[in-house]
Amino acid sequence: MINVIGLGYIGLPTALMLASHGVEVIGTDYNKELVATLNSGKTTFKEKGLDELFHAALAKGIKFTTKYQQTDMYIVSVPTPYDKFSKNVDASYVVAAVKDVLKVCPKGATIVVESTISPGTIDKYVRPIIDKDINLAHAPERIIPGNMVHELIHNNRTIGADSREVGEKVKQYYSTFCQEEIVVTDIRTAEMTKVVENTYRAVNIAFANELSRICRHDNMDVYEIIRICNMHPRVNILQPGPGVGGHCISVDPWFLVGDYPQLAKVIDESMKTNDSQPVFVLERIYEIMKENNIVDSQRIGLYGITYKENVDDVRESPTLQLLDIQKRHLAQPLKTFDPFFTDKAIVPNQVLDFDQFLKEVDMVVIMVKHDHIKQNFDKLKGKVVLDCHNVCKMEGVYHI
Ligand code: SAJ
Repeated sequence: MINVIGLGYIGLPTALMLASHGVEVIGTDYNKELVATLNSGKTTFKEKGLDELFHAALAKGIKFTTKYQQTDMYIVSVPTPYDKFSKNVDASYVVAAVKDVLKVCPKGATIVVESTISPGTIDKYVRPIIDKDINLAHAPERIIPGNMVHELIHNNRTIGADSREVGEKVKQYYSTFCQEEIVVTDIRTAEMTKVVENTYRAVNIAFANELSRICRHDNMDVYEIIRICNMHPRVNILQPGPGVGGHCISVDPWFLVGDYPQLAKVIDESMKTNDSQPVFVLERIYEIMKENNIVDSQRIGLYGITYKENVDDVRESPTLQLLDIQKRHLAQPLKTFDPFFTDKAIVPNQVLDFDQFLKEVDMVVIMVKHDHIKQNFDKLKGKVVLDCHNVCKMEGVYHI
């Protein structure tokens, strides 16, 4: 039996995947409400294919509880926030979860940490609290929100362990559902690979964002330039956008900057570039307002609040970053609309109905390329449009 600790964005799909492939699974989370929701037969967030997977796992007998179980295999997938000031990883949730597991687990049990951690976290924070003979492993998750269920099955993965034997044992569990290659390595390497993968993407996006600024400065078409460059067999530049959000690419690379401030220079600059992209968007909005004689900022609407398309996750979202910058200048927040996110407690100035939103604004800034907006481009006719993702092919659309 596996006890999965932490039933969030990663823990829940992982637990469901194991259960639906015949492993006996009990999911534990200290959030009583979350456990009650799952026990009432509902999932806790929207994700393609998650509800079907949930029902398949329920049929195989998965259970959810707030209690830690006595078993020989644990997967810990709790959050690892980072300290915004020091940029260091905050491993306190991982440490607390492992401590709770140690209270109940038998000798010889294996604790697999899935949470993203900076290289050295297990040695620095987890090993020192181990007070009995157990095995540690690290199996960093790699799935992309929006395509999690598919990627759980079809992504290669990495397992770090102290010995081949433990690594192979953990691998057996993951092999029940993962159809691709599972590499077994040591813990430190596994920790580093995860952070490096996200850093690679962050640096590449920063490069694209920097190109967008260079091209804007001299009125060149960044999208056409990237498209042509990417036809070179060894060039693969990502796309510029209004900023980088999510709990991974906008966070993990900071771990390296925090741990190696004198060495991680390219990474540091890249992260700063991505983090300042919402300011660049604000400047573009201001320029376009002037060009179109729009004086009332309340006639500007941001389309999209989530950190990327077709998900309901708003963690570190560029739209929230932009609204936060406005707030710091005591400016009235721009109007917003998002078909996936309607929590007025977090974003007060949002309009919940799309047609109403369009009535209230003269200019629409496409911050997120949800399928919903792609299906509604015709409704943008007559509006000034700033498209931060180059998805709207209408005449006269502005770009970043
Ligand atoms: N973005 C751009 N330009 C692009 C691609 C993305 O500006 O060309 C922006 C997105 O709009 C978004 C942010 O970057 O705001 C991040 O989105 P994403 O789709 O690139 O990645 P995440 O954060 O949803 O998921 C990433 C994935 N990592 C990699 O692709 C290396 C995923 O596989 C990881 O599991 C996940 O981080 C994680 O949990 O670490």
